[in-house]
Amino acid sequence: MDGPPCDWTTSLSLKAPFRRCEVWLCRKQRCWRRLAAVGRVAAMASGTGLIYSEQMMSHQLLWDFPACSIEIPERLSAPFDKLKQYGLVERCIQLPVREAIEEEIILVHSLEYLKAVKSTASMNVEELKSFSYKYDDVYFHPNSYHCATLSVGATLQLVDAVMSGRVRNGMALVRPPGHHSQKNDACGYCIFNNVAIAAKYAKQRHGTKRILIVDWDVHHGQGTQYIFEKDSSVLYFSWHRYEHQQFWPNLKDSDYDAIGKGNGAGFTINLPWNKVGMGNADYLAAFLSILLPMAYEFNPELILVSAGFDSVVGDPEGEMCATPECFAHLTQLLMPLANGKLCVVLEGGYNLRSLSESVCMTIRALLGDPVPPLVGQMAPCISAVETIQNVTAVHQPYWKCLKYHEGIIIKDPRLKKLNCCTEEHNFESNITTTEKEITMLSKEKQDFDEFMDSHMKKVLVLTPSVRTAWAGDEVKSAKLDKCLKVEAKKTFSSAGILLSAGDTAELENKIILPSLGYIFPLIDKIAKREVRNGIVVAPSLSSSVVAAQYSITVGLSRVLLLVLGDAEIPDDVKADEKILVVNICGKQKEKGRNNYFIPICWKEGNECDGDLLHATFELILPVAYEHRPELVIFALGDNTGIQAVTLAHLTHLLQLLAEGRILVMTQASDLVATLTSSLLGDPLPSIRSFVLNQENAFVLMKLTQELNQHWKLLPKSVH
Ligand code: Q9C
Ligand code: ZN
Repeated sequence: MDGPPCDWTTSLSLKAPFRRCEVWLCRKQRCWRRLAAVGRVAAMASGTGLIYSEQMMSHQLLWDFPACSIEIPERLSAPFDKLKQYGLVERCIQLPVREAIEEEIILVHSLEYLKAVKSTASMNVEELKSFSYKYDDVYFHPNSYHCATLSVGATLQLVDAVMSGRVRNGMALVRPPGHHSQKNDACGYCIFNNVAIAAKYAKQRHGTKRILIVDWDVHHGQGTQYIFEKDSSVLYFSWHRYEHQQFWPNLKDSDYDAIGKGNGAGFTINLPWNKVGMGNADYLAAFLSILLPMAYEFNPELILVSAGFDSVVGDPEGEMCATPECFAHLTQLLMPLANGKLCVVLEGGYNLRSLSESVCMTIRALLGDPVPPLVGQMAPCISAVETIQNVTAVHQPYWKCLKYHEGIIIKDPRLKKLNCCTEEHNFESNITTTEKEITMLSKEKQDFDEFMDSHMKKVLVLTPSVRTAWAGDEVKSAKLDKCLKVEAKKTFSSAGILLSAGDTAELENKIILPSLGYIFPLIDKIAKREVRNGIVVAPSLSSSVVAAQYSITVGLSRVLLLVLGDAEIPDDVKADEKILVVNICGKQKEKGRNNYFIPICWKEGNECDGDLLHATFELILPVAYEHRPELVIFALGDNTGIQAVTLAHLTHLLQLLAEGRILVMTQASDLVATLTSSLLGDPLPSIRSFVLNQENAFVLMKLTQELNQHWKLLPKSVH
């Protein structure tokens, strides 16, 4: 060990929340190994925390009150039982609940309100009734106060565990929910605002400077919005059923033009759904075109999710169409941010089956399991596109990432006539379970359960026992010790046929040929699901083209080939609809462009990291989701000019496709450690600067406009 030793013994005696800081101090002083040896501090936060206690089931409705009848105790036990059934509980680190103390509750609420809620513990039913009716759609029980303090306390336990590095991420199953609750008011089944208190607590206790709150509950978390509307350190995002203010809580404040006030202007993002029946494509489009670019630009240190699952198909309140696996995607899309520090906290969700399956999907994503492909047509409906465009327009003055977009606000009265957005889909689909069918099925409970049974059977994917494999010449990287080494094959007969289209001169002088001896066996293993993903150092970008062709011959139906660098793409590959090629290149290579060969030609010499992220959300992921590849090949040239950390983020995001089946081929061997880390699912360092080059942004904008006739998930404008 070199460097001066630090006083690590004292640091370990400190309370949990402070230990993290000591870790960094010690790391600087190079006492790393010594700390790891005591087994008290992990080099990298790992593991998923889970908080659950049946104590929170004792809050329940004691009289006939239809508006509140769906908020039942089983909302807590049903998802937990499902987690047990899938064997997910034992894969999590269970954390104990605790009661929040008064000082914590008054971080958000008035002392007066706290005392009033506390007084309900000794009320009789008549008193509870009249107390409840002072508020909008909320009920109290003698145990409600206790449950509400546990609900806050559980959330704070999760924040402590994540901020101290005890776990990387986690979920708190809590009741009562929180996001409608305000400084002086209970509202919409919510008593204390769990997530808002957690945000204030993280700022105070852990010094967290920027917090992102993602509210994917189907209702607007107006309570959270009001608490942070003047605060630029908390970015609040909520999508919600709105129907032009016809849906509860019927507030003007929930519309897209409520963007925050004073210093907080631009830090409240409201995405109102004006139709029911929004599905996977609508949710995904909202994340890709609005939330993720803004979140990357904001660069949070912690993410709190107000995780309501009333936005899932089958929910009586939401009447939306998104399927449970959509929530695995949303979760995995957030995981590269904030070093993976993601706290998911239950809010609504009233169809016990949908709620439970969605909670399991979210936990799987937190654990790093491969996410199932999304079902349904990957085309957002007109109403969703309209909303997304309006949100973009009002936020453009505040966010660089939205600068190069259509900035016109749409108010088309025709759009209000249609009742269900699914009727607006006119596209051919090869998927049998259409969103329309799902909506119909959700009407009858038994039919719905049958639908859900068969749907879950269809989407549950196998997790290969090996996560990452590598092949090829020895590369020095400790990261590869955690990966399986795949041995090279000496000869293979199919290569000659495959390569007919490739650059034969290059092949014959044996640049590519030897590398195929280890690339092909790796693809075989990924195709057979023996390993999830792989990495190789490849001598030439042309070998990635051959790899894509080879994948098709071994039975994969569709491949995404993403090439960073100037590669020679043969004409028959450009024309092949099974191989979607996206080539980010410096030289002008527009020739032969079509829907399945998309060159993005950037000006050389620019700082392109921001542009690459921008392109990922605007173009690469939208077209890739729609293509539904069964394998992603990500090929990196020698000198891409992109920082390793950005490439690691891209590698993470590409794992949302093809059930995580990705082959990374890099010419630069110094990238191996970083890329392997991302393939292994390690938490990623954050990207600090989000610089967009105007010329490159225009190239992208022009390209998406030309391609959005074919690729329906691409950003477009409604006129
Ligand atoms: N048809 C949460 O999801 N209105 N709260 C109910 C019943 C209140 C929802 C009307 C809905 C509150 C956390
Ligand atoms: Zn809700």
